[in-house]
Amino acid sequence: ARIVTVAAAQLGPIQKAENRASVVARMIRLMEEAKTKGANFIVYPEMALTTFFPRFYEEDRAKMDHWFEAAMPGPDTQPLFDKAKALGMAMSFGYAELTPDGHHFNTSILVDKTGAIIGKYRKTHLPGHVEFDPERTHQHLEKRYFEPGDTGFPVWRFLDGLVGMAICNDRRWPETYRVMGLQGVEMVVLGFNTPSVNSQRGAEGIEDRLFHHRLSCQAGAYQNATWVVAVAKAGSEDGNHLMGGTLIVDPNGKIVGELPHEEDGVLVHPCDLDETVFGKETIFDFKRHRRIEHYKLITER
Ligand code: CDT
Repeated sequence: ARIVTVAAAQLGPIQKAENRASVVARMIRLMEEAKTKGANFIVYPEMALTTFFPRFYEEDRAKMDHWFEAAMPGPDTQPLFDKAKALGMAMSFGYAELTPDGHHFNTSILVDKTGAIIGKYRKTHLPGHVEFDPERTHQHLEKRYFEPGDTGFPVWRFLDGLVGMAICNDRRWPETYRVMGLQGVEMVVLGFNTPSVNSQRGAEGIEDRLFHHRLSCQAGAYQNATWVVAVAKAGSEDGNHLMGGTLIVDPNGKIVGELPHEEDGVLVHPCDLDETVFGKETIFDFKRHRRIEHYKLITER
């Protein structure tokens, strides 16, 4: 067995006025709880350090730069790295990244148990819109503030296995998992901020959204024989509600645990990476069974 004891560390809401230092203190408390429960890898949500700011329209994009991290670790996040190193805890979390040459990405990192950043992923599928949309009940301006990621979907040798990352909307796309699946991924970790109502379809509420979330994560896990760890930022951020649904899916596509609340909390599960082997060697042995001569259209359109 190759056990990774993972902690899916859900964050409750982060209000607009809450600063990074306060959020990092919450993340450290979750890390301590995860350690107590035997975890060696903790996964936090998308944009874990701030409120989900793409809900705010700002004409001048530069005025949003204060939501971005120009350094990682930076002064506010250094304590998180120090704590991870002290506890020997590997981690992954998302943040808004501002590069030295001025690019803006929605980013996640993999940090090993010594505190070294060994992997970086930049969100590929950016949902929402560029301009203010008066037709919507709320704005979702990721396409305004971020560029599509330039990393593709790498996997890394990590914790005795192959680990990859995705971010929120990426989890709804089969290509996300398949590109990692083709590299033998054994655990996909991802964070999300999902409003509990559809801004363009009021009738689609939280139960439908949780259904689509589970459906996507379970299908991705099963069809690629991989663990999927999906972590929410949840609850009401200044009156804007984000659904919970932090969960862990096994390589059979079954949910092995799901948090039943919308607060800060950890869901810990010992994931045996060897459980991916059966699926990868049988029904989803890609080398034997895929018929790529019929898949061309997928990369042409
Ligand atoms: N953060 C993120 O990607 N959220 C989206 C909301 C989609 S509605 C514009 C998601 O897919 O959950």
